[in-house]
Amino acid sequence: MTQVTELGYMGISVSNAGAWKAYASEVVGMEVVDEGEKDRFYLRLDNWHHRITVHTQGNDDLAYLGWRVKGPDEFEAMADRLRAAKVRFEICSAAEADERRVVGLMKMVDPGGNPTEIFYSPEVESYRAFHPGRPLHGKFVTADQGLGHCILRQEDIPAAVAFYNLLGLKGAPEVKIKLPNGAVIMPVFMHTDGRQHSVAFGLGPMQKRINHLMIEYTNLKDLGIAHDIVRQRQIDVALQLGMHCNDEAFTFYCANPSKWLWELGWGARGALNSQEHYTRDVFGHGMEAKGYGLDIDLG
Ligand code: MBD
Ligand code: FE
Repeated sequence: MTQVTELGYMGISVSNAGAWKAYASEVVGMEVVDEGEKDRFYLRLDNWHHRITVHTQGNDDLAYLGWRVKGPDEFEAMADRLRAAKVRFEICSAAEADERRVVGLMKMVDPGGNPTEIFYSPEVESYRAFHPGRPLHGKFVTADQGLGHCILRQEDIPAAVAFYNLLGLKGAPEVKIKLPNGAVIMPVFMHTDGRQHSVAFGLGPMQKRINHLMIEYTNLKDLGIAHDIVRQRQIDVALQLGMHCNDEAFTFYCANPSKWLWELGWGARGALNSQEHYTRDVFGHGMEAKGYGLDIDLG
């Protein structure tokens, strides 16, 4: 069956380009690539041309997500599947594909209104080593795991599950969370064959399209150093260091300059063969800074 293989890239819109360059490179360790374009710069995490395009239009939110398929046959099969399911989408021109540094591109909107793209053949700069913005002991976990995972805004959860099922992701309500008001929510986590989850939703109402992007280091030292720098710079931490129940990643959540969260992590396990569910995290993840849409007790 045709399916997307991974979350390949992301576009974000920001108001403070300078703060974003400093945060991405000096705090997180990504490579900032500025090609002199007036309205954007890029963040590199590996030898792809980029994984994140930072558009300086000022929305301080997610601009779009890019999901990868293997190649042109899978791209055609995906278009057929979307057509049969009566999902509206647009096959993009060569110029639009060029803009994303891919060969094949289609664009649509997911049920939550999040701009969603499917592509094949990213530009990979195999000649140019990844050069982190600060020294890293290891690198970022990418390849078949993709860029990372994110939590998106969705109003109609069954519609969102059906849409991502169509793209080939699998998942179900996975974590039972008791809210301070006593209500129990069970967010849905969805995965490809790689990362334990690539997209999740169902945390309740959200002000932005995205709650957080999770990215992962291969070496625990780099996560610890990121945490030191976040503390030195007094950047808001929404959830403290802890280990999740589902992907068993050791992570913490810090505010980015657009006031949504980046979850920095290490040590996640991959997707399981069969669905499981959980009622609490392994340890940690204590609540700290409020107002980032994660005022929830995972312990
Ligand atoms: C996650 O990555 C996450 O962000 C939450 C809220 C719960 C489990 C795993
Ligand atoms: Fe997460």
